[in-house]
Amino acid sequence: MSGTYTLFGRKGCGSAIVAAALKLTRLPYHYQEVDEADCPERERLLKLNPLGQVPVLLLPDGTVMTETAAILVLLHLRWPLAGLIPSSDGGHLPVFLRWIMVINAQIYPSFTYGDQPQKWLPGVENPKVLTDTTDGLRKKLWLQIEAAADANGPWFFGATFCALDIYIAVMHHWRPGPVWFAEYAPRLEAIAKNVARHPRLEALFREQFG
Ligand SMILES: N[C@@H](CCC(=O)N[C@@H](CS)C(=O)NCC(=O)O)C(=O)O
Repeated sequence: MSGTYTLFGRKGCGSAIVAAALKLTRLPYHYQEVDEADCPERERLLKLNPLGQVPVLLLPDGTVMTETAAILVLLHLRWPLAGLIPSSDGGHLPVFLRWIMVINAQIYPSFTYGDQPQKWLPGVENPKVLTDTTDGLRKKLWLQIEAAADANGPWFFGATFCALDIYIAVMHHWRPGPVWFAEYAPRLEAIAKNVARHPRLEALFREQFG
């Protein structure tokens, strides 16, 4: 499908995952940075996604997409050569589907609730307990993903690159952060470094996390 995509995002956020995926495809896109503070871009974002979350991808035909994993599936279907999702021929696909869902359904929401605990526990004396418990859950999940990753790299599936590597590279910058990953999840830390050195992604990662 021809036409330009518009990605609404915020520096260092999950929009970097979609931006990386777009860079690996040949799909043309325009990036719109959206501040958390009130501004015309935020007004526009809220019209597209009332939750105010990024990423939002506006397709050339005007369709609005939210949900990082759903966006990646679409990009894969439109540009399979980028290899975002493993082929169904080998054994990687079921493993990919499992961990991508764990990241989206368990790890990503742990930030939604843990980042702004007072929003979800109004009137509670110590809402930060929600941050602590969700941070704990997230570490447990990353350790499972670490154990499932190929021990020799360079990617989660050894020689085969896929979108899981992009998720790991972006999210390892988030709590518990790179120092924790280096100590407790060295395979994931190595994947993150390799993605950030990828010739097509290097500039993006420098701009987002440098
Ligand atoms: N389920 C969404 C989660 C998106 C999300 O939580 N994005 C964060 C930035 S990385 C955000 O916009 N948070 C602000 C909020 O939740 O109010 C997805 O998979 O894309």
